[in-house]
Amino acid sequence: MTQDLDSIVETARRAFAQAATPADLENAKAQFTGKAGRITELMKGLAALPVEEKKGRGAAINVAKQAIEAALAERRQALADAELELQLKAEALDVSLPGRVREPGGLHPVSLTLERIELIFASMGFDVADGPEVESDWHSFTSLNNPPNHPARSMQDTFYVDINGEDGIPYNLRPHTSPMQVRYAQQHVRKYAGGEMPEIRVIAPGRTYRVDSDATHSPMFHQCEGLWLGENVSFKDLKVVFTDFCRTFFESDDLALRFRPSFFPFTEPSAEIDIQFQSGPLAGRWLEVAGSGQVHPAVVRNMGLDPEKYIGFAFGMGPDRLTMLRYGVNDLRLFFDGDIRFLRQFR
Ligand code: 2U9
Repeated sequence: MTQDLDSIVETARRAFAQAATPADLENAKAQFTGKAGRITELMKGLAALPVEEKKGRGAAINVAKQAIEAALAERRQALADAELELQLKAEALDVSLPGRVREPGGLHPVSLTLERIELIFASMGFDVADGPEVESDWHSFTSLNNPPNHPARSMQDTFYVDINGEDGIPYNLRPHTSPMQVRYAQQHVRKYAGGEMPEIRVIAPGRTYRVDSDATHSPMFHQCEGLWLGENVSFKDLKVVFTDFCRTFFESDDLALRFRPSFFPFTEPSAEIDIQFQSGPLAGRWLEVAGSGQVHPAVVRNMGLDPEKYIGFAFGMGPDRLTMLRYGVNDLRLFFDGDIRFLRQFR
């Protein structure tokens, strides 16, 4: 190519290299191969040349045109690649992220306590009873020696359910798990009627309901009651069994217990049970953990047994409270918030 054509091709290459967008590139292209472009002008100029120069000049202009078009195509590709690169970066999905690990699950702390209580009493030969949470007034109160107008029945004590049974007795959410023990005992008596009845040795864990709500009371909470009835089950047996249970549950052989005289309509004599740790943050303090006593004769009779023949003890404790003591939790409501940050500590 001649000097002028080389310079045009070089100018075109620089102009294309400076074009930052496809539109700029098209404008630059127009200056060379467009209708009014430099190359187009030269082509038009061919007509004025003498015949013997036309061929050579035309071929040289064509070479220059092809070089410009090659440079144009290269720059178009470069801009397209750059555009694709930008798009790929913007839409990049980092599939190399680690997968979302499903955290291992675990039991609720109160469930752990209920399981522990059941295991310990099962090791002492106690059966585990279950029963309805919506209970008749008879099972919740009357059978347990609560006189008809006893304050324990008052509305603020539990929730009442508007399904008056066919017997016209009101129903409620059980305020304690005693009804399960009454049902268990009635079934046991029926099962062995006329024959030699084995002792009744049962615990009744489960949900109970009270109209209370603060840092140590929740409308739904847990209780576990126990009952050992036979022909000669004494208060001594209660002390041995409950002491053994507490020392095993809290894994402390020197845990002290004391039985403080009290009153419940369904037991006589009755006693509150306190425990005392000899070491740790609660050392030296007496902590109430349960109520207990010898089952009242009227209740023995309501279960279908002769109180002259059958005697034994009963107790009632709060698994929520035992859980708070065992794990150092100071607000009962934490058990019912469902906050995984709290619950995952017990996995
Ligand atoms: C039958 C006969 C007697 C169960 C008992 C208690 C004492 C008691 C509560 C204290 C607060 C449980 O921890 S708590 O929520 N219970 O004090 N309960 S004797 O007596 C019965 C139960 C069933 C047939």
